[in-house]
Amino acid sequence: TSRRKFIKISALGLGGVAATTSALNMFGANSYLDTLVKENVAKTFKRTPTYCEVCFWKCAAWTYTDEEGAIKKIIGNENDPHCYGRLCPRGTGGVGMYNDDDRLKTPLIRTTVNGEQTFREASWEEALDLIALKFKNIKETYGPEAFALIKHGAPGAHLEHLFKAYGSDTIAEPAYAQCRGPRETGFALTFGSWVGSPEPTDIRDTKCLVLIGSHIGENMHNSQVQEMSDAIDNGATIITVDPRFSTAASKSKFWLPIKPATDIALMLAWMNVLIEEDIYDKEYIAKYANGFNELKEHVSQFTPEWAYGITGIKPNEIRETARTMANAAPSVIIHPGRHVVWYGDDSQRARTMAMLNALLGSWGRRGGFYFKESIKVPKFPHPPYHHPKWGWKEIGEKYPLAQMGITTEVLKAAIPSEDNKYPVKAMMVAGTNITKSIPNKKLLEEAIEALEFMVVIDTMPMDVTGYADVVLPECTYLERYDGIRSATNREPSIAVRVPAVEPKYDSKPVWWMAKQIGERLGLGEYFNYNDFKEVIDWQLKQMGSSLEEMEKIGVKNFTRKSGPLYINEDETYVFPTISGKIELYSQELKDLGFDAMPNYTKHPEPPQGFYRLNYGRAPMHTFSRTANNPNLNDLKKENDLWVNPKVARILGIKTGQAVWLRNQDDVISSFSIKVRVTERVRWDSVYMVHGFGHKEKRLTRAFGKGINDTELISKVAIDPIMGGTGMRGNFVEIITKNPHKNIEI
Ligand code: MGD
Ligand code: SF4
Repeated sequence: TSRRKFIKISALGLGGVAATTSALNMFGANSYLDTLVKENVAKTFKRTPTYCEVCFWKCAAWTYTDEEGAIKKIIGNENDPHCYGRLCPRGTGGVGMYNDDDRLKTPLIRTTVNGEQTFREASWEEALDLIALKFKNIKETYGPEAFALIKHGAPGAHLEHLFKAYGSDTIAEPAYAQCRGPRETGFALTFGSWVGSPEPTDIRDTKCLVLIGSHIGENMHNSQVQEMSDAIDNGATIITVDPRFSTAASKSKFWLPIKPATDIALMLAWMNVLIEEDIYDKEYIAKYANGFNELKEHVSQFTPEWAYGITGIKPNEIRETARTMANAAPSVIIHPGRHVVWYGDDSQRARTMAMLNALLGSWGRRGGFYFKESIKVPKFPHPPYHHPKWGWKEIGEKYPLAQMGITTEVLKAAIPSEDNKYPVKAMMVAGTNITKSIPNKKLLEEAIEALEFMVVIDTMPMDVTGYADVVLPECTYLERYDGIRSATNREPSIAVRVPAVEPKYDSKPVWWMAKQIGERLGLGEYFNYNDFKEVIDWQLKQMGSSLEEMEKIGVKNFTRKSGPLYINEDETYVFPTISGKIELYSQELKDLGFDAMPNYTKHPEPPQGFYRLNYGRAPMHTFSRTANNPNLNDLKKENDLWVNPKVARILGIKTGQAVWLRNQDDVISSFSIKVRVTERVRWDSVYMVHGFGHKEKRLTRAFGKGINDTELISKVAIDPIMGGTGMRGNFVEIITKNPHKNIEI
């Protein structure tokens, strides 16, 4: 058998006791427990500040513990602009991460017993010594660059520090090439600035919010959802472009059920209408934009009639929605979206969105996009990093505008071949379940197989841990200090994470692991502290606060220093682009051999008997990390397959029936999924929530529940500009008989 065969370990523990969560509101602030806590806070509860790690909005919160030290409740911090004092259901359920009995409990080392591979429990000493030895061997044999880090979330920063001290910059995360990367490229090319997170969308003051495949509401980002609901109450018009009738579509004045993969055509036609009807922001464009004449000429051919044949959206609807936007301008937002890796022309689609915003004059305008600001957290002193000979940039050099490591390229670099100039030999994976976050399982398994060594750091025995040589158990965010949260927003703010309880089992924080490995490698000077709280306290003192103060307030807001929130109409704003203006025509793209202005290209359509695999989010889950969380699993245990009634009739399938899926490359889903027959999905697509179908038996609640969409994404359309992996071009057929009968999966 393969050395790196995925280890399936039989379920060890009993399932955790599910907390009562069914009474949770969408936002937890009004629940019974809240009231209980608020009434008793002074007497019995201790509160500790944290910021949430259940998704990456990083809402600041208070963790309440009782006299016995048990966590009772997590509540949003009232002074935090990410949450306005209210957590989303996942944040409230975050305590389930701590309470989950299936958690990783000790370090594990891969071993072979009677010819079978398994894990054995190990002490921290033994596991860390082994890891440090491998770090040394890799450095001596291949150079430090050959040790790659794939990371996501808070643990990433501590490990990035370790890797850079060691001499490797071979670092990537799925939040770039599998998520937001293309939109940052598209907006940076146009306005000179990344969108970033939280998005600087002025939703609370907007008059018109245009969502193009962005399903806010199901995609739960706290303050964004709260602002959208306020905007709706204030009479804002919502325009939703989605082949599926999403929750946002149900709140919209206009729902445009677009044919999948044709959004660029619709947006080109919108630009055509804005310019032909002379309803774009003329003053703003004259003052701030370059290349308007080229754009006018370019879009003159893209009439609503032309777009109708491609998108299925009627010309009068295209005109009416364009006029609605123009009426609301500049208080209008063409939302940049978040998970935007769809069809491989994603940077260009993001650019089309940016250009529409430009024509409407919404960038830097109230109710459009505000100028975000954050505060810089001073770096704790350490010696300079070593300069690696190569790293993520060289690995991704084929993609000229890549701004971060491309996970799939790092994986390719692990597969030996003659023309592989940058061979990756070992990998550390932390805070990301790459079996679900990175498509193309064949590539993933081939890469992992070729590695000499692999470490996984996680809180849970997720699927990815089954591929590791060493698994290290991190304690959850409620049990540790982490870096200071400083995010961009209307006003800068910082938040701290302080442990509310001691780490359970034999788990440890990543900052501690990084320091332990660093010291074993002779890099002690980079970790010149005993406890990470010393680093935080030092940084806070430089910023005029202290850990003592932050323990009392949790969040500190600062006044803006960079200037006004919106463009000052009496002055001429200089955009941070090469020309200082908005680039409607991109010379940079042209020089690189790409289209200077976006064009619509046709993408493959499902063959007979196949349906496009579409996927998205549910408000009570984040990616794959929450499927086993006792509280959140209680709210939604598995995903279901949305099927149009017409398709259900043809195939003779009913709601609740279990089916399997097979994709265009003959990949069959490991598990079955229950059908949900609904008019809300088009006849040419099926839809499911991402993050289910776990194959690891140690996840007692999530194992075998639903389908993992990622395993059916065997084909990706790579964005030639920045390397993002477009994942929406996979097609599946629906199978009603168990294809795995008598086959071990
Ligand atoms: P999760 O699936 O939530 O996110 O993908 P991932 O980064 O893999 O997995 C996070 C992992 O971190 C889990 O194993 C969890 O147990 C672990 N974890 C949680 N908290 C901690 C902690 O405190 N410390 C440590 N060490 N580990 C922790 C997200 C990525 O996936 C993104 S950002 C997007 S937008 C893409 N979405 C997406 C999709 O929608 N569909 C498909 N098919 N693929 C996708 N890939 C991308
Ligand atoms: Fe946590 Fe929800 Fe905020 Fe995300 S949006 S950080 S899950 S409370």
